[in-house]
Amino acid sequence: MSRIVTIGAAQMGAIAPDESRESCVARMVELIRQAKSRGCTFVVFPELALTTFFPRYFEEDISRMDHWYETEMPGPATRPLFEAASEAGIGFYLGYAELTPDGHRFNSAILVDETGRINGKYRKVHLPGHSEYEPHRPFQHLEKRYFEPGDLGFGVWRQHGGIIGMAICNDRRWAETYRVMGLKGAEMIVLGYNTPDLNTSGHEPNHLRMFHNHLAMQANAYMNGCWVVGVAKAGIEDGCMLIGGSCIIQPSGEITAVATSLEDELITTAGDLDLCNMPKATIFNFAKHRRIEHYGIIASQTGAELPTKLSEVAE
Ligand code: ING
Repeated sequence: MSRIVTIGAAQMGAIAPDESRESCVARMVELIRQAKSRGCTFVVFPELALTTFFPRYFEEDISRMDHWYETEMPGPATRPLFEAASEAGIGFYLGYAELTPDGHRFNSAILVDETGRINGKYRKVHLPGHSEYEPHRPFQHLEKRYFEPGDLGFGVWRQHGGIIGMAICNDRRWAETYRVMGLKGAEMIVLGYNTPDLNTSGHEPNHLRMFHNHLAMQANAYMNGCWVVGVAKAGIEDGCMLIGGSCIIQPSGEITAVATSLEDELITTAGDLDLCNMPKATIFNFAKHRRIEHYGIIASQTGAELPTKLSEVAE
């Protein structure tokens, strides 16, 4: 018995600040065409796949950033992507900046099925970076300025014969992201990312960017017995290098396909969702092995609280 989903991770190269949505959509339609020719049934695009990574720019008046957001999905510029994908019988994940009718701003993603219907929506929960201009940084990372934390939680949806969950970029560094969806039966967690190769928050050797990128996704794929697909927007955008390394990871934690360029690049794996069954039934059988009576502070305490006595024992 196997439930094969032929997965396409559609990495995109840089999107210039003056590149149109139509141009981005044309690039994604080409990736859909390649995915069709390679038998894919599901394609994952990056975070903020319709524009350059605009949180690198500071603007005092946030309303002057409105043009970076989508107010309808699909809209005139994105409808050709929905049409190309549904004609190809391909479902997809798309990351974009969302401006709601009542003025809320989110770093969002949608799950679209093979008929072009929007099946699910996610809004990025873990926003990295900062909200005010910080002159010491060579470039800004103002996600906390331009987005609100997601208000939809971590959902999962039935699609392609399995249970699929979504995340976005920094979410992939937090174990809670995967475990919440794992507790909802996620068999595949898909996410896009825009990750500068320079950490402007503190010095770290450059090779650690890619190491941490893969480590976080591989470890959590393993610990939750699920597939994880991480898709980069890569390359030099307005002088800022974004890492590539898009990858498809099986429930063992092993990478089955990895991108080797910093351009538009499709990588694929014929993924068997039934590979989730053994880990979920044995080593990571949550119902059988977890001890939630000891986990309470994970959800009730935000930051670390250091021991006051010489040693801290269980209460
Ligand atoms: N980008 C980066 C990411 O989490 C970052 C921000 C990089 C935070 C490295 C911490 C360390 O991959 C986004 N868009 O979240």
